[in-house]
Amino acid sequence: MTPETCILIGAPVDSGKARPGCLMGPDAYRVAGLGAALADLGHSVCDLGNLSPEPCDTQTDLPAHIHAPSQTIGWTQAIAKTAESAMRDGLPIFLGGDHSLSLGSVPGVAAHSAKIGKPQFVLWLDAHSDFHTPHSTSSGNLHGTPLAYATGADGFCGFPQVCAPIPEDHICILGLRSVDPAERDRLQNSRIVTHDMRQIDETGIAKPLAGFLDRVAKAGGALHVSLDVDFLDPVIAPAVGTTVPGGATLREAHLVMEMICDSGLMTSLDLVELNPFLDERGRTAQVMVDLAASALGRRVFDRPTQAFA
Ligand code: 4U7
Ligand code: MN
Ligand code: MN
Ligand code: MN
Repeated sequence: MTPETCILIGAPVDSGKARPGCLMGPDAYRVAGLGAALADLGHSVCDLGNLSPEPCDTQTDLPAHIHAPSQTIGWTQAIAKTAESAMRDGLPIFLGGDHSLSLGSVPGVAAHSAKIGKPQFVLWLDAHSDFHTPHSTSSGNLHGTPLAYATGADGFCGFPQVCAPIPEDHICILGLRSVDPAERDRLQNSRIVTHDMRQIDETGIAKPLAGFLDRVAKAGGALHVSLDVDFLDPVIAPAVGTTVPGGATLREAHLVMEMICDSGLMTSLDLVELNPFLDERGRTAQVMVDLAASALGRRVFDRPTQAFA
């Protein structure tokens, strides 16, 4: 693949849910060798370090059960600004942090794409659809809301205005297997394309993905990929707070990344929801780093053999 300037952006967001630990994610990816893996593939790598949230103490009219709204609004502002500027310089890779990170990354990259006249598409690799609004969520956890926000849904009082909302039919979710009833209604009334695990079992994962990538290519689109650790089966990726059995296998996930690479369409990437406190000897962090490497050109025969320590 053509060498990219990969811009690593640490976003240790931990306010999108109650259980702490995702703040250690960016450093876990660095320790697992993300930068060196991308450099070995011929890319130039620029690590911006870890962002901080912008100060935010605005009182909002969000429902009272929403967890840590001010912190998440502060993170959203900081991440969106950095996302838009990093898109001018290369391919941003957002190191999370929980999935509320994407409240900033998706609108930020989309703002850039709108300015250069490219339609923005989003591939959401996740067990969940993250399509709640602050009014439909019963958990109050904002990591379950970024897709709704990115499409310009109402109800995100106090959050920055989304200036380039993603059209629903520019979003494809792969890997679904846990959708709450309120969210299911919203999803079924939307034009988001979803492929749940049942469908993936029947057709294989390549077919639905190829269809989506084809649409992005025909539209001349920019593609943001958001990889939630819980897309993967918990047997291969235990370090996540919201495990759901029956997820993607290691080969299904690598095939997705290899096809994304071959398409040449990816313009930005989120690596989210890793909770290193729940990991086993760093193996989930390593799987995520290996998947990012596949998306950026590593081939099966290039993979290092891992010796047991
Ligand atoms: B993740 C949930 F209720 N839907 O809203 C919610 F099942 O970023 C889970 O995909 C959200 O991990 C999961 O709290 C958010 C729940
Ligand atoms: Mn998610
Ligand atoms: Mn999830
Ligand atoms: Mn479908």
